[in-house]
Amino acid sequence: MSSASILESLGAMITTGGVEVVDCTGILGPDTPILQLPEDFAKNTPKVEIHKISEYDEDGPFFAWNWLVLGEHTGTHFDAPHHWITGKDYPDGYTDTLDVQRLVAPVNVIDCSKQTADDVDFLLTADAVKAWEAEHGEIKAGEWVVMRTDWDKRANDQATFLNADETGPHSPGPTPDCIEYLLSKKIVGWGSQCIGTDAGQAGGMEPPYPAHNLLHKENCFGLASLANLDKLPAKGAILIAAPLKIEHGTGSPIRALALVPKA
Ligand code: 23J
Ligand code: MN
Repeated sequence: MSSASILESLGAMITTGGVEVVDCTGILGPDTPILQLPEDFAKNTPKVEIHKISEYDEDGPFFAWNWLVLGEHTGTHFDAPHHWITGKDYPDGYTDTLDVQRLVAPVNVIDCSKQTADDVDFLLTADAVKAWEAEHGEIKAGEWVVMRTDWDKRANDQATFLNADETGPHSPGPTPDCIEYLLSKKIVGWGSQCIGTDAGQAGGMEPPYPAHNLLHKENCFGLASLANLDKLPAKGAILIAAPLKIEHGTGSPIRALALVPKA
């Protein structure tokens, strides 16, 4: 089949509901959880602010609009390669220079929700990914891989979402060997439902923050705070994860959308 006829069929499938568009995005607002870096780093992203310019009033009699205070790495968001020192030299490693062809791709959804319900520090390993592939099929070049933990159910409360105690944040994520294995499969990027792409305790891994360190070293992308992964099949959906074209941006909030076949 030609790509023109496939797209025509897809268009018809979308407009008639045979393909469902699932919103994998959390709410962006003053209550959106914000990453709190350890105290050795002084600065953090401010909370989201939504300031009204007008709403059909003396400042704008027939229009409503707002201006925002918004971090690049806030809410459901994209990590560009330049975000991490290991990816600093890629000319196409910024939000305004990356190749948009890479942003739309099949998504592999690895369901870890049972494990993470019992263990908030659960780590996904390369061996577990290989076992997932034996059951669901191989992860292929150019595809997204996302870790389902149902962590989005905590996103209405920053304390529960970050889940920190005196030993630091506790949330699931990948091991270094997991990310190395996925990179050997030439994935485009890795996504998490937690505050960042790495586990809460990833600062103590070797290398520290392996998802950030290793993905961006290979010019790959990260996705964080993804929502509604429980509504996606293990394979068969297409994920669209497009950052704003921020000038030399290191990341951006996204509206993450998945095209999902109706059962
Ligand atoms: C800055 C420093 C460390 C981390 C992060 C940001 C993120 O998780 C992020 O949002 O990319 S770990
Ligand atoms: Mn980020």
